[in-house]
Amino acid sequence: MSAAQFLPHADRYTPEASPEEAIAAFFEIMRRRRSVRMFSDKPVSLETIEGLVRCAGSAPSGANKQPWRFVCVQDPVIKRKIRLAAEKEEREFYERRANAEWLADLAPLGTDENKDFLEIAPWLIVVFKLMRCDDNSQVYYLNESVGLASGLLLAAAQHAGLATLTHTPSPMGFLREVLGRPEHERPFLLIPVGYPADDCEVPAKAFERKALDEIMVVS
Ligand code: IYR
Repeated sequence: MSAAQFLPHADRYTPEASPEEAIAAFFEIMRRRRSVRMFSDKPVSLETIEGLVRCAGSAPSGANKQPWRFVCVQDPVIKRKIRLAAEKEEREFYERRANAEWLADLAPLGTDENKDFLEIAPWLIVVFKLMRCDDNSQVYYLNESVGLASGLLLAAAQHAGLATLTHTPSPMGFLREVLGRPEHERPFLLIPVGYPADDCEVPAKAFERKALDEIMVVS
């Protein structure tokens, strides 16, 4: 006997518009997303952040284990600790860890070890992957699952008119310590969320997108 039980898929989302119109409208939103490093300190409500996490948590995951935790930080004291620890790792990265090709690839982005946005953005969402579930059960396709959830979070933020950055200080073990997270949680991504600063600029390279025929194959 199978343990599977099924329910009708009744509460379906059906847009008013045709699929062609619906996706064109969504693309108009998504194509304007940029990774932002110059944030405003304009507040974003907890309700908004909760909505982003709900969207992220709607992602598919291996065996529906939902192996993620989203630690949402607004406390300036904690944000400062994160900034200082991240900048320490980044200094090491830019001065020693990165090889020449990596540094050359980053040059057009104009990034460096200064991460002031970690204190300026009103929220930092630290995405943790769960190496095992809270009940100690196994997880599957962990990176795929948490990556999908993080992507949905970015899309949801863009839909809400909010800017994000996928920041990956490396190594980022310090996030578990600063945030007092348990051993089975591993930092996956650090996502500052907020509004772009009035004078926000983004690297020209961020406007470059591969053409459809470079990324898509129809067969
Ligand atoms: N983590 C560093 C370096 C960095 C690496 C990649 I790959 C980027 O796309 C951007 C930055 C930093 O955040 O500066």
